Amino acid sequence: MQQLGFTRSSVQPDHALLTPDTFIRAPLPGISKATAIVHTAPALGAAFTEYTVEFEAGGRVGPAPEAVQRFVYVLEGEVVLEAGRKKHRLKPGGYAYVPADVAHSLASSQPSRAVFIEKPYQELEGVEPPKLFVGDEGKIPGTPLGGDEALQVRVLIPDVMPHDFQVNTMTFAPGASLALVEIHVMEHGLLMLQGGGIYRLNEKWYPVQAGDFIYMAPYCPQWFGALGKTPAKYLLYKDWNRHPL
Ligand code: UGY
Ligand code: MN
Repeated sequence: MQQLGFTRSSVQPDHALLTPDTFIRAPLPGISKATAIVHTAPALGAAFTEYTVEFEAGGRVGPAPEAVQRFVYVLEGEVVLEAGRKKHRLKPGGYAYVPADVAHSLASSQPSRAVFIEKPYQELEGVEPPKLFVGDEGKIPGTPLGGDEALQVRVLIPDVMPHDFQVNTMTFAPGASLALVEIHVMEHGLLMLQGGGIYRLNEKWYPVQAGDFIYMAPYCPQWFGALGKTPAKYLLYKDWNRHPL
């Protein structure tokens, strides 16, 4: 049992670890029979939002705010994306990218959970904005990071200039770790999907496990090592492909 008044959650100037025991559920405009846990938002210093939606049977989420693109990754159950006359069924590991200002809805006929990532789209002169697409993480081949077979990256958003953010999954075999303490201008939203390990964030080391969320501000020193007998896997957002000014 959790000790009263204690939590692993920690909110620091350049990072936050948010564990499920501290999650607060709240309604959002355009959401019915569903509730949101907002993991990060501009209120925490992020230039994007990331939240988990918990759908009841018959739950529905309307479009993103104006000029805001959306990425959805299904964790549990089944979510149907409807855009134009097309319907896309997304099961766990299924995901969708919806460009800014595209009319759509996401609905579930059974209890389901999905992560939403939203960011105002940053246009590039002479570059056509991306189109809507769906995918299945289970069908994406892994690429070893820096040649390390024990650390597989799956790229869920094509790495092309029209996209101004990336979402990847990173899967660490037990005992695998990042090869260096990374320090970079990009910020991260990270949801632990499986397993666990130790996350170094700036000068602190945190035990983390599936269900935890981490926000890393630009230049937050970061390193992860997987512990336990099963692989550790996380879903990772980062801003990408745009000039830092
Ligand atoms: O791509 C990344 O920046 C990634 N390697 N960072 C991380 O896992 N914290
Ligand atoms: Mn990083």
